[in-house]
Amino acid sequence: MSSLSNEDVCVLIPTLNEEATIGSLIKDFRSEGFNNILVIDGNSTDATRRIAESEGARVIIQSGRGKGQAIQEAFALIDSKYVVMIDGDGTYLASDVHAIMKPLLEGSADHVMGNRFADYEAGAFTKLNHFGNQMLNKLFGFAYGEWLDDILTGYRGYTRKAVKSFELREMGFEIESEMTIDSIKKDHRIKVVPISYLKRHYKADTKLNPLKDGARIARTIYKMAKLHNPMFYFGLMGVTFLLAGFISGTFVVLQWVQGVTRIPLTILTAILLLAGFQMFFFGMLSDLTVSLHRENMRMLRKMSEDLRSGKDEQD
Ligand SMILES: Nc1nc2c(ncn2[C@@H]2O[C@H](COP(=O)(O)OP(=O)(O)OP(=O)(O)O)[C@@H](O)[C@H]2O)c(=O)[nH]1
Ligand SMILES: [Mg+2]
Repeated sequence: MSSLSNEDVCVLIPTLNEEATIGSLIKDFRSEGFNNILVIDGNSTDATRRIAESEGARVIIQSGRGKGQAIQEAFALIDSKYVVMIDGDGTYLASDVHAIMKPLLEGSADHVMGNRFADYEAGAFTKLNHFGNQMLNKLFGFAYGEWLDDILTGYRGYTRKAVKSFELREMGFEIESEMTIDSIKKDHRIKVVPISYLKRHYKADTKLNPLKDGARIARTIYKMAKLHNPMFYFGLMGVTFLLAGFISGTFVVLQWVQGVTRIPLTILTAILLLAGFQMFFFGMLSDLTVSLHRENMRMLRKMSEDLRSGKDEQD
């Protein structure tokens, strides 16, 4: 760390009513040697902003709503070589920042994710949150072919290149999945490192609704797979249609054996089965288009990097 100046790393903390924990979090970062701390606040109604400022952080108020909007706004403002993003709720340790920074400093990663499942305090995850997180990690693995341990972690590190190349749209808690997906799309080198995860402060409430936000996150992962793994996207639809066709078909056959002919249901079964198979063909065709597009994008990225490094050499 000694070769890094404070300006090289910006510690970004999104906050919404985190007065119970924000002060000690900033203090801890400063004692780890990180003084460039940016708090982006979602109009907290408690003392969060005042405490953050008095501990020496730069505080800005986000112009919109939601954690995702806050992160996007902050990313547009930051121009440091590295960015570390961490929740302000005191569930992560400032001392783990070195584990997050290591792959970035070594030049072996563009996006580092802290894995909370490596070491978590009893009660840090509710049963529902633990189950939901694991399900979403699995859904993500099937959709994107990357079996990351903790896609929703709130403790991450990035190079400037990664931050500047992100194209993010999600306004709420879907932002973590979107950043991970965008990194996969852009061929960022992702590294997962173990971190500790603590229980929330007893005075601070979660801003996340496990069922509503969990469903939104699952929808984002599924929706975004259309442009990355269309075979998964259309395949899942295909399986649904085929399953429905199979159920209605079984009923039609059972009735027919008993001497009852169900003509409308037979037609419906045929439509469901045909639509189901059709989805797989859509999937295959889209997969081809997406693969070609990916190759083109890789080539364009490489060309622009070559051009940039050529320009740097001339300068
Ligand atoms: N700026 C800003 N920050 C937010 C907003 N919503 C949540 N945050 C912050 O984002 C961080 C993560 O929010 P949490 O409520 O802890 O969500 P979580 O960590 O995904 O969920 P839990 O597991 O329940 O803690 C915290 O520091 C919040 O204060 C928002 O609308 N704007
Ligand atoms: Mg939290």
